[in-house]
Amino acid sequence: MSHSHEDHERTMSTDVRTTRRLSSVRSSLTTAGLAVTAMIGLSACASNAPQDTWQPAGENAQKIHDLQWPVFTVAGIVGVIVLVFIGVIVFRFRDKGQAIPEQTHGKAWLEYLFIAIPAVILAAIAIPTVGVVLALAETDDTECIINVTGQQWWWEYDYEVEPDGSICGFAPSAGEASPIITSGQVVIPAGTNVLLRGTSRDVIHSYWIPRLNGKRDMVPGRVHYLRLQSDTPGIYAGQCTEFCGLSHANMRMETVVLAPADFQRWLDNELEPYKSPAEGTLAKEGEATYITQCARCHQVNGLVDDKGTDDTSDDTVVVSYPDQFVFSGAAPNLTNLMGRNTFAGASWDLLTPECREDVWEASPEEFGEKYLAGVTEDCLNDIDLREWLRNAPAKKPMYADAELLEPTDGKTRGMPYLALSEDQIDQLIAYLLERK
Ligand code: HEC
Ligand SMILES: [Cu+2]
Repeated sequence: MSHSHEDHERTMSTDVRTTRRLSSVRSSLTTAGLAVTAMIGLSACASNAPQDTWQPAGENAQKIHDLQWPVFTVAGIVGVIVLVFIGVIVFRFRDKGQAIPEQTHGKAWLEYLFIAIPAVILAAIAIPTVGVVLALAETDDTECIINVTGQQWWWEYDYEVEPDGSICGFAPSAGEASPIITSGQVVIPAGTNVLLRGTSRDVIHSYWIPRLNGKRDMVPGRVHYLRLQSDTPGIYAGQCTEFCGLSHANMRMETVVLAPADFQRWLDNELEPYKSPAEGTLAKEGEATYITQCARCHQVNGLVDDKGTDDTSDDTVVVSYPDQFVFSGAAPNLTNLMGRNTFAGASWDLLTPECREDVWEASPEEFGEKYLAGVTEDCLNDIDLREWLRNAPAKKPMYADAELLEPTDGKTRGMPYLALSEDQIDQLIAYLLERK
């Protein structure tokens, strides 16, 4: 009696197991189906996704795009064949309580075939892939070099003056050129083969503007090159793609493409001599606050500190020395802060949402004019900028452990908390609004 009961139990449990196995196969097939549907759905909304490799906006990205279509097509077909094949086998040979089939020792011709097919496919994909990799490593056709340096958690750009006195192939309309240093957004002329020459001041970062090219790691102690080119004026967004610490997600970058005439205007504006705010204004008070609170880390080109003397011949140009206060040894140059429209690793906008949309959505013909207008008082997103000045580490996490927020060796990672009063912040914002 007990024996037959056990038997019954065993058959029951086999049934249960088979049903479970089948239902788990079914549910994983459903999951795969849902994932594919979701991916197709997501790529369908890509028309308003600013970081979309499927919408190349320059020659380099186009090369990658021309490669990824055939590769995805082949991989997709292979994927569908494999999935269907697995489905058929799982269904046809499911456990129906049948006897275990006779064991055989493989079929040599089938195995050779299964080696040959992938080998041919991979070879067919490798030939154009290597071609594109080599084309993207080309540096001979460079028309403009811009240095880029990554650090926790922002990118600095540095335009050198070429031996012929030009910058990026453009001569200043008046006077002599001097190096331009900026951050967050790199401005490049349309239709020009730009070469970014990049490195890092601390950990490995990776530069990626999906609509303009693939990724390039920026590594301390090494120099890596990345081509950028676009014929279409506009802003192209990207983000650091190598995990680089706590605020990795807040390390973004944008490439701004300007028509050549607009690039010339941008360049001339960057080279304008420093204009001190008018006497008696809030901005003038801001300049003094800036000198005491900010100038040790941040550079404003041409800023002069009269040190309170009435003899103007005593004027001294203020030079920052961030290497003494910041781990990476650098802080963004604020000379023309309001000429760019993002800040702190391009993570926050200097423009209000409406004004930002106006620039981002502008047609390529209108874009340059709107971008070059910079950040006006009406368009300033002072909510985020104030929060930043009030307490930068609270806005952009810099240490997992709050106790470490206190500087060690007198150095902080990123911008420290400066205990500014609201009055000082008012003054500083008035001062910064004139920096464009
Ligand atoms: C101890 C050095 C230090 C001091 C002092 C300092 N900053 Fe900063 N600041 C930084 C660093 C480093 C960054 C970059 C942080 C980041 O983006 O993650 C930064 C970023 C900024 C940015 C964003 C700039 C950009 O292009 O992204 C602004 C604006 C700014 N600081 C304003 C100020 C003002 C105004 C003061 C004076 C009240 C000040 N900072 C004082 C180190 C400093
Ligand atoms: Cu990074």
